[in-house]
Parts: sequence; C-alpha cells; structure tokens
Amino acid sequence: MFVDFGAATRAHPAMRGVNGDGFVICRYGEAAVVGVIDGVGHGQYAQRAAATARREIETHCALPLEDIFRHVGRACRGTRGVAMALARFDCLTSTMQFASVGNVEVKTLGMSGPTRFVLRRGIVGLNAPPPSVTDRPWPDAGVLCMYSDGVHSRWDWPEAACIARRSATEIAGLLLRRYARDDDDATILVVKGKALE
Ligand SMILES: [Mn+2]
Repeated sequence: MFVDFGAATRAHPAMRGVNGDGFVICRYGEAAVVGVIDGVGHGQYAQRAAATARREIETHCALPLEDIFRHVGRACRGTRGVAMALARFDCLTSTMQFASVGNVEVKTLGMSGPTRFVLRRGIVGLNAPPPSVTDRPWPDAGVLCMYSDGVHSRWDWPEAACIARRSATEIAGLLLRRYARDDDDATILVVKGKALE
C-alpha cells in the first residue's frame, strides 16, 4: 500500500473505558477507506451509535462515499446518531476523496493546491444532509489527520523529523496524548504518504 494508516482513541476519562468514538481503517484492493466516528454524547448509547456506523462502513467500504453515508444514516436511525468523516485513498490514481458531516475535523500537511474540505453540519442518522465529497491529488509526502471534537481544534504538527521517524499509529498516539480534552471521548486518525515511510 502506498500509505501508512494509524489511529488512537480513548474514552472520556469518567466513562471507565466505554468509548463513544470509533475509527475504521478498511483496505480493499488497491484502495482504502478510513474514517473517524463520534457517537453523539458519550457513554454506552454513544458507543452503540458509533459501533453501528463502523459496521456499516466496513460492510460497504467499496461503495462511493455518498452511498456509505446513506447506509450509515439508515442504520443509525434507531440510535443517537454520529458525526463522521470518511476518506478514500486510491493507490492506482494517487488521489483521495474526503467527506464529513458533523464535528470531525481534518488537517493536512504537504498537499498542493487548496486543502480546505467542506464540513457539513448535522447528525448522521438524524438530520444530516448528504455530504459534500471533495477530490484531491494525494502527494507521496502528504500527511492527513482526522480527529473528533474530544481533541483540541488548534494544535501544531510535530516537527518533520518526528513525523518521518514514527509510524502513523505512533503519531496518532503522540497527538492524542498531547491534545485530547479531558471532557469527551477523543480519537485521532493519521494517514502518512509513502515518501515519508
Ligand atoms: Mn465528541
């Protein structure tokens, strides 16, 4: 695979390990779909919503992102719903797609051209509009991070040497330790281009 994927997540410190966040890393063929999911609120009902969403993404990961969102929306109707961001990386074309509904944010490093993505408001499973899907070239030296709102929204990347030395999983763990808030579940997913491996 031409990219390295990794993630770190932990529950709200008062929730005894019951995590209402989740993530998915789903490789198939020469592509992968990755995502961060935040079940509304925290505790067991948030966990149930996030687990429902994760199952739907894994089952339908080869479909277009809009269709995955539709499946998750339908499956999560009986739950509290989720905020969710998904990205697809295509190895054959060196491109990526991104779509998000709710408060999962994204940050990139080393990408050429515009790096802003459309984040739609709403809750998947409740009142969400269809996501707006953005297509971008994916550079060999690109780094992308998706994170739930249990992570402070303003933070700085570690220095380049640190990113080069560590795996995506290690970088996600490092960012989570530095920037997770203590009043919510927190999740960070990191994607690292092959030139950095
Ligand atoms: Mn949250």
